[in-house]
Amino acid sequence: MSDIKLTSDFINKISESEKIVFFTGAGISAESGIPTFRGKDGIWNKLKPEELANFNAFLRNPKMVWEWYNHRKKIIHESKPNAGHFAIAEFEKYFDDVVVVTQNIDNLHRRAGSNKIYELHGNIERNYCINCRTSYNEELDFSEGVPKCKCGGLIRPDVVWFGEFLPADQLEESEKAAIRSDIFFVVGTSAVVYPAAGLVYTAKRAGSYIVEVNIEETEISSISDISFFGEAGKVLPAILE
Ligand code: BJW
Ligand code: ZN
Repeated sequence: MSDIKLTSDFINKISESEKIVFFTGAGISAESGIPTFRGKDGIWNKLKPEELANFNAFLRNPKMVWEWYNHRKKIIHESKPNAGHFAIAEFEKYFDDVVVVTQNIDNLHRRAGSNKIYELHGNIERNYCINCRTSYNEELDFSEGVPKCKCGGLIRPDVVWFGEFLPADQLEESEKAAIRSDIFFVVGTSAVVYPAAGLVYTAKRAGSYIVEVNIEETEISSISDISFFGEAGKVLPAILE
């Protein structure tokens, strides 16, 4: 059930806006069947993030970490973008400057047709050698255990784990987009992981209008100009109408 009362304030704001940012998290892909990390039904209610999403865990047990990523890759490959991803892509028909800043690694915004996407936490389709950083973007061969580079180094997924820096170019462009935005949508993220979550405050300080879309209250509800509590796949298409 989504409670979407479009206030006149919001309608005025959206009709006079040109630059829109969608900052998205795992919740936007939940309706595509991809589990979220935290919150209701989050996978980290059962698994400890620090045991999987960090580099030391990978060095200690690369096989276990790879099993987790291969499991998720399979779910992602079997999934499709949902009405929320498609609605975001459709905003490009009505606004000239639409930027998607995503924490997700699942490619669903691209598959839905969004054109300008910054990926803050990497992409599950890419891999690289921990030793020489050579990229391996083709299907990896696990028949002889964890795949290794020509140089002998372990190959890892090209995603950002705890304690690692975000890709500097993606973060910088995202910050610029946040600052110039008229409206900054925060969709399906618990907004607890930094520096990504800091973008919401950056946008707010720069005078952007913060619109939250989530099934429950989050860290940033209190600084949002308006919150729509409902599933992204219902709320976002309703806004477009
Ligand atoms: C729906 C819905 C529906 C459900 N419709 N909504 C203070 C300042 C700066 C940094 C730190 C700090 N304190 C600690 C740190 C370090 C750390 C951090 O932020 N920790 C916090 C948890 C406290 N940050 C880092 O380590 C980052 N790097 C860094 O800081 O570098 C500098 C540095 C370098 C060296 C030493 C020290 C510092 C890196 C963070 C990397 C995060 N990586 C992960 C894994 C990526 C790969 C993978 O996917 O496997 O990224 S963790 C995980 O969390 C993943 C996500 O992108 C990220 C955010 O989660 P997200 O997307 O918000 O999902 P959920 O599950 O949390 O929320 C889902 C939401 O959807 C919920 O609200 C639901 O209600 C909602 N929902 N269904 C709408 N249908
Ligand atoms: Zn190598």
